[in-house]
Amino acid sequence: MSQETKYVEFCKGINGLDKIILREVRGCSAEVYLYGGHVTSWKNEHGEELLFVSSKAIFKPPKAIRGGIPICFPQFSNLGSLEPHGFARTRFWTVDNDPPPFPTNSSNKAFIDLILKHSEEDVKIWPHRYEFRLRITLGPGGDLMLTSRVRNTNTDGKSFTFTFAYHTYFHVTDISEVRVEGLETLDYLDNLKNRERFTEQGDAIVFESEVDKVYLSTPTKIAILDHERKRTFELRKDGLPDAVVWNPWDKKAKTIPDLGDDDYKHMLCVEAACVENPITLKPGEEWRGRQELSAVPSSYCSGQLDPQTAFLCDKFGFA
Ligand code: TA6
Repeated sequence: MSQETKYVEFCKGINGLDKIILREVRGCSAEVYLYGGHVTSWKNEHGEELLFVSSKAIFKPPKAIRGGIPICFPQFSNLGSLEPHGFARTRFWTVDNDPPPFPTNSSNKAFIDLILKHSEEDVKIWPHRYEFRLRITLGPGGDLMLTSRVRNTNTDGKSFTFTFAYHTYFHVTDISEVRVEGLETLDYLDNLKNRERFTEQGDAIVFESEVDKVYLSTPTKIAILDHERKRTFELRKDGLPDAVVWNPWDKKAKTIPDLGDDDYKHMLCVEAACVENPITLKPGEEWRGRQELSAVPSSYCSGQLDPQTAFLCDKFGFA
């Protein structure tokens, strides 16, 4: 990399769609499309891709891009009358050149501010005026942060209510060798059983069939351990109480046209979300929802989300 790291680069991506590349001095990078305000790539300093994007993803409206980090707003899944997961992921966002002040960490240079506002078209299907500001930041250490700020700009005094998710597709080596920690013993709504409510068993979550669950009121930190890769993804979230875990497995994968039949083996969605208790904003009010992702070598020992084990790890330096 030349002396001068190009922290933010504007360019054209697939099908000539506008894309922004964020880079950091150590070589990590991220890519964002204005179409959907959609992160489609996050690479570590070795240039290894950390997000999954389907081999059959369609980069063309009105289809949402299959993979990366789709933004589900103002509706998660089919929890309402709008298209599944709302319309934000299939709209063209613009670059926000004049964002309101942001508690930025000064060392961050690789970031971009995007904005989505109501259109006359969308007001017909969701009769509200809003400003959705999205800051995407690549930290010096390679962490990827997404911060959403949704403001109600209705002039008719009306409140609005929405659900939300960062529908993150993590790239994993072999789904059957992956564990998710931090959701043990929590209640969840099972989308495969009419959203019936159950309680998760005590151990880390492993995968051997289709999973589509909304975990309720989760801890702010969740770990995804890719055993094969000796890599642990850490998801930290704020303002997003729930977490969705999804893998379509083999049969469902075959029914999804823009997903390769075997793609399910290399993807896992763990989504910071607000589903159970929708967010209501009065005019002038603003909501903020943030997720931070990091990928660390798995010296980060399993069970570290369990304070007792973390203590032992620290105390006895378990590798
Ligand atoms: O987040 C999980 C989920 O709601 C699943 O039910 C599944 O439908 C998945 O999202 C993908 O949804 P999409 O609309 O992108 O095909």
